[in-house]
Amino acid sequence: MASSRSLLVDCHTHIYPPSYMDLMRKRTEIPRVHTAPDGQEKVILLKEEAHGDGSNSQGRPVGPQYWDRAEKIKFMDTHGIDVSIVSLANPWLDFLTPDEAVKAARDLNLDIQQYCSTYPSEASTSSSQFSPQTSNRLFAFGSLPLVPGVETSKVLEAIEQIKSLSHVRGVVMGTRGVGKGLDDEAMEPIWKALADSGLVVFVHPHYGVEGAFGEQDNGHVLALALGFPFETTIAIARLILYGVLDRYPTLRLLLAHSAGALPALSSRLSSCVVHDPTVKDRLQHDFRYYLGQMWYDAVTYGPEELALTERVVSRADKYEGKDEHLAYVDRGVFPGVDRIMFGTDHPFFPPLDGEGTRWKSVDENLDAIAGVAGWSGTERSKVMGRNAVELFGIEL
Ligand code: 5CU
Repeated sequence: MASSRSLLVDCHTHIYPPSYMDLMRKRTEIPRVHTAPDGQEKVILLKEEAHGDGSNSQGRPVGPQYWDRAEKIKFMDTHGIDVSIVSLANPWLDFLTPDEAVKAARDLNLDIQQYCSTYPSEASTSSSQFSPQTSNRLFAFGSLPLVPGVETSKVLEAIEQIKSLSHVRGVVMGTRGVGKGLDDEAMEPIWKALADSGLVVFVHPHYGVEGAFGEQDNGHVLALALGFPFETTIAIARLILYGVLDRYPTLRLLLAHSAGALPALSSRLSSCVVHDPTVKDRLQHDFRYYLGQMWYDAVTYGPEELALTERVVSRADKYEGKDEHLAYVDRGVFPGVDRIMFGTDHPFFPPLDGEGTRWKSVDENLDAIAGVAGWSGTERSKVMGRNAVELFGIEL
């Protein structure tokens, strides 16, 4: 169906399927879901959410927006989102034993395939005014049993399962790999299988970074705004420094929150690499080259921050030996734009006052795309949806 409106694809949107909620409800330690005295179910994911008065009213409200497909579609319709690529939210399967994680991944992958492939059904009526540009509105990232002690063969089996599921186009993973990070030798066969599979690997934080200091209670602002993106920054810097992208150049990594501070620090990283005897001869390219080999969500909440990601990724061409790179901005060409994709982070960051139907967190990310200096309508429509259609092979 032709439309003058840009197609909008959300590549960063989460769910907790009912079977995952049951796993979390059984737990007494963080991460867990509990019922507060007022009857509201709450999820506690981070230790920062559990301090304070020590009462059992702590945590964030968790409700059908986390598992009910009708709620996801309602949110999509409200914000004009044509397609969502849903992923299990943190902390994935990290708290399970290897056997539990293998079973949970298998079941969750079937659940998420069903969630996507059976929409729209005859029962899915909507009173929405929104006319999506496609009826194929839901795709997914699958889950892998990435926990310490898991047999590699079980992870490879999960990758094979995911490849067989029509609506699952990638995998979501945290930054710990099978326990020791993304620069762990034990991850090598997994990176190889993922690179060979063509699946998109969505790398997302959960743990933050050690060494926080200071006295004041800031809710979980610092954990989410700084800890999360720095965790991604460090994990991906380590992955690059370990040569993963040299060995597996076809690996398709999509980085949450526009890779955190990695774009802003990539030249400093490059300089530190060439001045360090341990690392200076390790990589095949300048550190900055690798930023042009990955993909980024556009969850930055500001046009200047989004422009920074784009300019740094555009510049990566320079390290592929393309001398004309400096002329890009003058010529109004932004090659980095092809690697950036809209995301919402739903159902996280709902409006606190519950008022209004549109979410500020979503509108800020849409405004950021609309506000990047120099981008034409073509660039904006790539970031809003066209890049995702291409990367995930979405059939419209
Ligand atoms: O910012 C985010 O992506 C998130 C997320 O995914 N999970 C969470 O607990 N808070 C924020």
